[in-house]
Amino acid sequence: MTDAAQADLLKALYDETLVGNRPRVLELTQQGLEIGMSPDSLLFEALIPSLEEVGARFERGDFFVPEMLIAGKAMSAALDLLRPLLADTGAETVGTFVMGTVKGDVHDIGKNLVNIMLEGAGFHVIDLGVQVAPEKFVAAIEEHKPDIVGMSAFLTTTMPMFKANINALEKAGLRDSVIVMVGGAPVTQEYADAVGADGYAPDAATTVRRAKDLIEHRRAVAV
Ligand code: B1M
Repeated sequence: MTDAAQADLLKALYDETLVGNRPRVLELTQQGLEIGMSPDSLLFEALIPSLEEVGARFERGDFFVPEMLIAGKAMSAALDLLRPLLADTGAETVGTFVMGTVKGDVHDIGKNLVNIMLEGAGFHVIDLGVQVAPEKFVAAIEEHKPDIVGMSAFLTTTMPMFKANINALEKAGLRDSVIVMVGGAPVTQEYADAVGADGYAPDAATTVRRAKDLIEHRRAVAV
């Protein structure tokens, strides 16, 4: 297939995600894969930029929650299709990662993408879902004894839950036994430092690199 035809497909995928046309988004994603386009290009050159535009339109008041919701559902469906291709590397387990979106926050697309990339890099990921309360993080850490607990927040109003979760870990005597990583659209390195997290990453690929470095560092210190 020509470059022009691939560009047309990416443009169509971007446009159909923007209007939340789930069946068409699935069809185009499938079509892209069938003609040999990489999952990365479908993700980073169409699906993610389209959701960014959805957010920009929401901010301007051109889109409302329902539009955001259907675009999110279309993107999630495409992500389900891409998941096995992004995750299936056959890599050895490099560590265990408990992951959740904080209490009060229902956004999960970014978290799910991080999970897919972590699984692809060989992490065993335990996904606690969305709206995860501090007690649930504590219980999951007690049960699974992960190397890392990851917390996502996508709203400025839910970011303070990082601190609440870290306080709960301290209270349960678990803070020193687990690496805490935080992330999500409004989160910054400064904010992560301020709440006392061990690591922050702006996107899924960086999360994988950062997670591996943090585990390596902790294991080296423990020896
Ligand atoms: Co909402 N929403 N939303 N939303 N939504 C945002 C986040 C917003 C930025 C839109 C905007 O105004 N531009 C805005 C937040 C503003 C703010 O707080 N600063 C917003 C708002 C205001 C809201 C509501 C309050 C709207 C309302 O009801 N009035 C409401 C809140 C509901 C709640 O949670 N209590 C709401 C609801 C929703 C929907 C349910 C409709 C839907 C969510 C669907 C879903 O997730 N299943 C939705 C959507 C789709 C969006 C936007 C358009 C897209 C989010 C997304 O999936 N992006 C979003 C606008 C935007 O982000 N530009 C928006 C794609 C995703 C791949 O990127 O999420 O950045 P991202 O994930 C990245 C990184 O953050 C990072 O890696 C990911 C992959 O590369 N990362 C980590 C994530 N977790 C990490 C963890 C790590 C490390 C990195 O370590 C552990």
